Amino acid sequence: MAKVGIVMGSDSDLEVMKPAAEILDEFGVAYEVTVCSAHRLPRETAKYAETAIDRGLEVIIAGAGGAAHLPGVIASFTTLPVIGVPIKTSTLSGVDSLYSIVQMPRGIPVATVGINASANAALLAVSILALKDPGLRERLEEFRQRQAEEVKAKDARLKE
Ligand code: RP5
Repeated sequence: MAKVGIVMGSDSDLEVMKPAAEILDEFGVAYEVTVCSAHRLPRETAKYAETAIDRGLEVIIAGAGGAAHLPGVIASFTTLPVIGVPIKTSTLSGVDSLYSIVQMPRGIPVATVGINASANAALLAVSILALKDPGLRERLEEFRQRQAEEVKAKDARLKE
């Protein structure tokens, strides 16, 4: 059963959201992928969020671009943690998306990552799930360790 819902406003967001799926694959976390626009499919978006807990989801990663209200709307219909991914736009470089997602008014938070940073959204989702999954926590610690070793190896090569 999927634990993470990856949702995006358009199939044009798919390329940017793919790294989130890859990270979850790497950690062996089951996920579902959905395209659901807050303005083009408002009722379906509400249903997606309202039924998320019953479907077994524990975290939602929502990516959108422009006037990116999808993560906020989803957060308003569920108490699950929602991680927002601002998608880079051609007109305002994604600053529009970032501001739209990060500046949620008090009461309905969205945990916002950087522009196009869907991999970080997935890592944050893994951290949340690891709170009650020791095996996942161990894999996350190993991931961090490998990352640290890669940086050290690069530093060592520079000094050769
Ligand atoms: C947003 O509008 C989507 O999240 C996407 O980033 C942007 C453009 O969507 P399309 O016009 O490519 O469908 O809703």
